[in-house]
Amino acid sequence: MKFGYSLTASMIALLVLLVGRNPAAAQSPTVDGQLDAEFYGAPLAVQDTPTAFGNATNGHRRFAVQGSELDAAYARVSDGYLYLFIAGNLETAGQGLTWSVGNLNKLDLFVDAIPGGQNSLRGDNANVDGGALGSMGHLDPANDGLKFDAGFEADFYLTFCNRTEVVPYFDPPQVEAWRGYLYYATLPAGGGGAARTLGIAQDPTHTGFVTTFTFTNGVRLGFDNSNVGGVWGTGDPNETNTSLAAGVTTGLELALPIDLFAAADGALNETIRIAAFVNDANHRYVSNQVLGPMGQSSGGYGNLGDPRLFNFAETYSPGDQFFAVANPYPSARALLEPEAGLGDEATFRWLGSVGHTYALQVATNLVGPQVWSNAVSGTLATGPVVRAVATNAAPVGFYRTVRLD
Ligand SMILES: [Ca+2]
Ligand SMILES: [Ca+2]
Ligand SMILES: [Ca+2]
Ligand SMILES: [Ca+2]
Repeated sequence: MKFGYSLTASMIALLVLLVGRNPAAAQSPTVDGQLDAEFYGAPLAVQDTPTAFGNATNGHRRFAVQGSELDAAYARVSDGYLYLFIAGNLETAGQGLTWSVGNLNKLDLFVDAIPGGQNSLRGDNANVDGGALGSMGHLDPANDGLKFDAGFEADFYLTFCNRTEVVPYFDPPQVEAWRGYLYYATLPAGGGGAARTLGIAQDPTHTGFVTTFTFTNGVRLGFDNSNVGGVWGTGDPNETNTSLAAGVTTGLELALPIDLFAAADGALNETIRIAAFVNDANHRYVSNQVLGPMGQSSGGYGNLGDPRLFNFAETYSPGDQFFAVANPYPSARALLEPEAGLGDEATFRWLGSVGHTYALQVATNLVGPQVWSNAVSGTLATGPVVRAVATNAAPVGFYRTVRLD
């Protein structure tokens, strides 16, 4: 009964928990591009509009020929990650050797996870993926920049695309090798922001396909581009039938450390909202594949066009063009429930930023001058959940974490 813990983000909110209960079992999906239905539960958004960016019918694990669609979105925050599953397929830009040249379509994701942010995209955001945000952002008084639904203020941006490269081989002498690109940027209310390449996915051979790609910052990616179901293409005799969208179980799956979506002080909203759509190679021509969906009626199916002119809050865009996922972590700096060990030993766990070093500190009294001493120092975060084992000799211990670098 000696262990307690405190929330470092706010010394007002102090909790004391007894060690000895069983912590919740770790829950995570296999990040492979195939839906873990039991883990994710019901979709948070389902497509209701046939794709005007082409309906892929070739069914290859990596290469989707001449079509992109977003059929459904699933997400869950667990074990320090935002797990995101976008069911559908994304057109692969081939080189014409094995696969048709095709268009380099891009999946754009905007995340509203902290207070503030950008309801319409500024024109001075970070340079990511060849000026993606500039292509969608404020240009002049007549071109305000992509505008989201009322209340949606984007704080972070992710974009993914896939293409091939011609590489030397034995027989034949050249092959087309698949590549997947994942980029990230912050969208502070005042502009500027920072951009990162989270990773470039490459299969080691052109015949075998990696289940899970592990990137920097603890990010993981799985991709199965083989969907041939879901929504139909516009102009198809079946175009009004979107009943298959909820049945698609393949697509893009991401494990994203929650710290990527936290404010500088670690704060996170209790609900994380995400807007997703397919864009063209230069992020200058948005398709009608949006989640939440556009609700386009039969005969009115069409792409959205120049994002700088588009407004998701207008009457031509009814409903919410975002989906929402509950976030159990009020702060990326908060301690999680400790795991009991032998005697007075326990494993303390907290959410951290991969690659940074932390100290676990303890105080025996929170009244009057607080004296914090290091229980464990120099713990490197190798994943979003950081662990340190400590033994407490005092009757009551209050714990906090401090990032050291
Ligand atoms: Ca999976
Ligand atoms: Ca926000
Ligand atoms: Ca389809
Ligand atoms: Ca709307």
